[in-house]
Amino acid sequence: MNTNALVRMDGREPMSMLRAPEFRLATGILALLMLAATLAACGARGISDANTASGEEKATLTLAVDPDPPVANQEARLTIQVRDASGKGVPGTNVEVVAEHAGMNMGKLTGVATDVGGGTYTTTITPTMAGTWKVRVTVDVNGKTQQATFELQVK
Ligand SMILES: [Cu+2]
Repeated sequence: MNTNALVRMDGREPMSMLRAPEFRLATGILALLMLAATLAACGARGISDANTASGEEKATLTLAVDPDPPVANQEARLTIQVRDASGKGVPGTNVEVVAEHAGMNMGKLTGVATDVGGGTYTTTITPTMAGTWKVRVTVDVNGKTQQATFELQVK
């Protein structure tokens, strides 16, 4: 005799009520596992691009950090490349950078990156704590505001 089957067949607690929370729990665990896998993948590369723009006019934003990985309480240089849909660098745009420690309310570091020509922009960041930092870059290309969020794994 199967005890699990006996519990489920007990008329006082409908099967659907027993199963629904289990299903939600399993889905939550799956989501957490997928997030963990994504973060691990980012850690290997240091940076993950999540450009939110789409379509033919989409600009490509890339971010490089030096040193890689950045170190807590040490200045790191961020180099941002802005390229148009044809791959050409886009100079002369406003590049806003906002950085914050993921999952923590410890303030935001904000600034405007300096245009050094050819679609390259630089700024510096001094992350005050080790862990995952989210760096949101906002640019205006052809009158369209585009954003990309990168993750930095700070040591
Ligand atoms: Cu923090």
